[in-house]
Amino acid sequence: METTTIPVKGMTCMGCVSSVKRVLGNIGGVSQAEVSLEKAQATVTYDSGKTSLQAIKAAITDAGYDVA
Ligand SMILES: [Cu+2]
Repeated sequence: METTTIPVKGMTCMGCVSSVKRVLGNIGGVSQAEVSLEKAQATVTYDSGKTSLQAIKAAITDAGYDVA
């Protein structure tokens, strides 16, 4: 398992936080996802054998947010 923190731009309310959390939770291999509106970041714990940082970032982008 790996844990990484990804800066997420474009979240403006708790609805955005919920959306990002849901998207992250739907990725196979992601075991835990914490999203902070205040810090504008997502902390994701994932199995690097099942998914990748690139795939996680792509999912966030697809949801309509920007990753740094
Ligand atoms: Cu929002």
